[in-house]
Amino acid sequence: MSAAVDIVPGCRYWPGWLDRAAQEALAEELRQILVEAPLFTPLMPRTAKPFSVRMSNCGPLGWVSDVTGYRYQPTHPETGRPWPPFPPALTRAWDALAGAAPAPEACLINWYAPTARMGLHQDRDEEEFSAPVLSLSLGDTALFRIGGTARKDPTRSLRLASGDALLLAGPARLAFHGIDRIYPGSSTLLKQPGRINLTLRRVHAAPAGEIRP
Ligand code: MD3
Ligand code: FE
Repeated sequence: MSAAVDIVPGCRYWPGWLDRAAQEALAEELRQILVEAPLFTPLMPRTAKPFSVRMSNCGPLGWVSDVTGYRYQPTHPETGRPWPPFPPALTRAWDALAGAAPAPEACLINWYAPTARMGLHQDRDEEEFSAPVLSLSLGDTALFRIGGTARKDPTRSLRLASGDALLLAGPARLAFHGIDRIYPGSSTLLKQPGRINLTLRRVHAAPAGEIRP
């Protein structure tokens, strides 16, 4: 484990949190998860414009987006099957980095082909904003941007490389953020150019008694 760096208040960064062997093991588990729960192309609500990022999920709940809106649901939008369980490495990362937060309920898997982007947005589809979001990156490096809670607030950019962990808590939990570009060929981890980002999330408020010491 590497030392943490504070990027903006509530945004904590651990470069190289997963070593190469841990990255390879997690990438292999994700290949199996994506056989069970194939990547789908989310659509923007109302306009039906496709996202350039493709997605899947693991854990009890998954984030989906279609013409009717954004939501969390327990099943894959195309297969109708439950999402595969969290691989233990993700639960361990949450336990190590997310402090006393209650157990995660969803892990969104984002797949970035070399030209994929994610525009500045807030993550507001959860009912619980007091829990942090934990991000793990695998594969090619991405240029990540984070600002404040207003879209017009100034932003900072950070390169997220394979194995890096980022925790968004407190004031950073509702910060605007996005991915401006991928640097294809910057990592040899995956079998093709591109990037995987995993975000572990709490969706619902924890029932009384579930908040851990
Ligand atoms: C800041 N993902 O899935 S990870 C997303 O790299 C998302 O795929 C990006 O934005 C990616 O919603 C960025 C870092 C991240 C994740 C969640 C956040 C930053 C965040 C939630 C709130 C504030
Ligand atoms: Fe986000």
